[in-house]
Amino acid sequence: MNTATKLSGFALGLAVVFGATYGVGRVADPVAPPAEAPHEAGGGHGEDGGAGHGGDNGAAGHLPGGLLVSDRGYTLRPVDAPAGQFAFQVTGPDGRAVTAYDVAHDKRMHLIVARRDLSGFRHVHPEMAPDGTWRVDSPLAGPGVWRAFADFTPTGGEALTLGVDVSVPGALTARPLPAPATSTTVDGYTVTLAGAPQPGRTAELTLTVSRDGAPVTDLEPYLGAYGHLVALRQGDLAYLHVHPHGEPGDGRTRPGPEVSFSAEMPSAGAYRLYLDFKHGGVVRTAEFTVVAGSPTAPGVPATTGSPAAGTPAATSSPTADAGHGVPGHGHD
Ligand SMILES: [Cu+2]
Repeated sequence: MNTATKLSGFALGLAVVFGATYGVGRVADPVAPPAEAPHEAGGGHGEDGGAGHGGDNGAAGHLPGGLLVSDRGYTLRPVDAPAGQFAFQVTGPDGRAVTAYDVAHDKRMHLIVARRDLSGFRHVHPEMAPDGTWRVDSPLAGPGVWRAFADFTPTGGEALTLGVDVSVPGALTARPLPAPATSTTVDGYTVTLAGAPQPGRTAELTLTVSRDGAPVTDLEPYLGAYGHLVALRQGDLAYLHVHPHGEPGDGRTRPGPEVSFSAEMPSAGAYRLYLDFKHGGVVRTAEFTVVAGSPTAPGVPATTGSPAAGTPAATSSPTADAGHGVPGHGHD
């Protein structure tokens, strides 16, 4: 299945296919049982990144992960919560809140949020009450329309990523997507990106972490890996979460400075990449804008079709290249 699972050198071999297996028709009938043979859940926390479906991205009837609020009978439902908290349930095919989840990458529930303008990325891990309500200190850092992704595997089911919009009232100044760049900094760490993501086929992305000019060779495991990569597509926030095949302690996977991913984007266009890595006991997120399908991406804007792919001059913020995430923003 994966053409990208081969490990080489000290790179982590990561493979992912961006969704690809959601039945479009099911969204109209969210509580109906699957009418087709089960598919692997794209974009979810499936083992080995949920990869394994090469070639059917973009085919009619298939969607990347995170676009549906309800899929295969499971529905993501935010519920009332006190100020400062975010709470939700996932209801199952029987209409009741799901309470049995499999652990995937150390957690039963991964909650990822980002504003619709792709700023404010957070990846947190809520706690579940016995009634199936998940609660967490709100990761929604300020006004705007947020997309919340619940990435989970119901026991007995398949890995799923459901997404829902959540509005936080208040004045919002939407931020332009930072221009494509091959290097970014976070909390004194420099992360560089090599490789050009491609629509419809696998491409290798290698992220290299350094600090004060020195390669970081002692990355720490975070959720069972030396790096986690989330990609969100500009325009609809289609969701991709990449996980490693190699694991810390497997005798072949080195703790940096390079972490390599194999990713296949579902379409041409702009994406925001978020690399979570842990060092010195702190999880940090390095963010990049990339343009899939750009002739010389990354670093050169696409010529058509993507407002995000504007030239640096078109993105008015002088600080845009630094990313608009909060440095050192938290992870649980
Ligand atoms: Cu997580």
